[in-house]
Amino acid sequence: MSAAGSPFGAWLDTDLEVARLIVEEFDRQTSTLQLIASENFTSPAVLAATGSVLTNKYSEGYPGARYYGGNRVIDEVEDLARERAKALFGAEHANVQPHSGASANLAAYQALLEPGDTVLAMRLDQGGHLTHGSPASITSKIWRFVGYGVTPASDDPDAPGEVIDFDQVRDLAKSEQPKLIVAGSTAYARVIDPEPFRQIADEVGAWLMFDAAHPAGLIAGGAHPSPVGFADVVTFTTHKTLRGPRSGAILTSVELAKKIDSAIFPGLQGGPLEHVIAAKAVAFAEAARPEFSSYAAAVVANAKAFAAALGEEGLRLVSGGTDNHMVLVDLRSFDPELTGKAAQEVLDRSGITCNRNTIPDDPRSPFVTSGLRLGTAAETTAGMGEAEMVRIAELIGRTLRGRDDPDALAAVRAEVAALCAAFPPYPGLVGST
Ligand code: DSN
Repeated sequence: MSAAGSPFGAWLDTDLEVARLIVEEFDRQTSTLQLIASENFTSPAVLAATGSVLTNKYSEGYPGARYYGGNRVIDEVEDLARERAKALFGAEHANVQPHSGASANLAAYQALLEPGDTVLAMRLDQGGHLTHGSPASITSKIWRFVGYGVTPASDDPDAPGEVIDFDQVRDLAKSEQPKLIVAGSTAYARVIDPEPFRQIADEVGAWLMFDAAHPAGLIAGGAHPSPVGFADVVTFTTHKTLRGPRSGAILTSVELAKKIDSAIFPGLQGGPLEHVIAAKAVAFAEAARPEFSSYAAAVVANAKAFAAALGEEGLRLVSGGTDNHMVLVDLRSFDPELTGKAAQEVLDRSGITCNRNTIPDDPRSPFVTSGLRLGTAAETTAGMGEAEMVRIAELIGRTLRGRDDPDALAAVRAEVAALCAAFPPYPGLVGST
């Protein structure tokens, strides 16, 4: 193995153990299909900023008000990231310090609520996120969460159901009088319209938070409606459809800016990760370019083609299809005995990386599940289009049907490798080969 031509620079020869693992992971990411809906391939510029000397600097506080000296340059970096985030989403205020989506959500709760206050959010088993009040999350220990879900599935192809049940949201809002309503999800394949959430929040005098972790890039690219202007606080991660570094951010009004900022620092975090903030600035600028709108549209078109082709393979999709970058597959339609865990593991053997996921009213545990979640954001970045999505659906069907046949799996694995080789996410960068 050599540092020459590697994406990681000359240091590779100084720590062969770590270098070997990074190159191995580069090989894995580029020779297998990345279909985890919350992942993407960042640009080389984002990688470079993340690996920069900015990681050396302590900068607790905010631009112009730091607790350490030597922050002249860092202040410019963070200001640039904040201004770019505001411009990209049309927001009055941006906080770019959250280390993750979970930190961003916790900060929003801390800014808007007192311990014990009631929050109305999507249940984890219906598509919500852990930080939307799952019993396993600290959020449910500090605040009182009430969960809404999706409408029942239906056999009517024109109205397949499993979409957010706004009647339930309104009824629960009226009966429970939450101080905050949370819109947003982690496993939901449809557009989340912020407007009805705003109306319901206004009817009961609640704050509205929109967790845009998954659709942030689709919103930035104009493929999905923006919650800015509807929600009091918008939280998001920067590494999913937005294609930035692994991190989080918050958008809000000038009125709530101080509360949100104080909730992040000193409320929840210490020193910000300014190398990641620089990488976020890079990603915000990339997402403001016209080609990013084309990318967002392609992600959705690819997901729709993928959904239709998975249907042809005999796989039922939760809600009957998709409007965004992901599909949720109900494996019970294919084989009642096939669990999400078993399907994920056999797809891994074929080089198809995805994650098992609960589906609405799943009879199995979150560790086993009856569903799979698959996303198109990463392979669209690599340049794949609708024809490749149809091909991948066919490879998934072959894998699931041939799950007990090592030869069938080996054949799919070879085809996956050839497909990945034709769509390198980092052209010009080589791993171990
Ligand atoms: N774990 C993320 C996802 O996969 O959607 C959410 O935090």
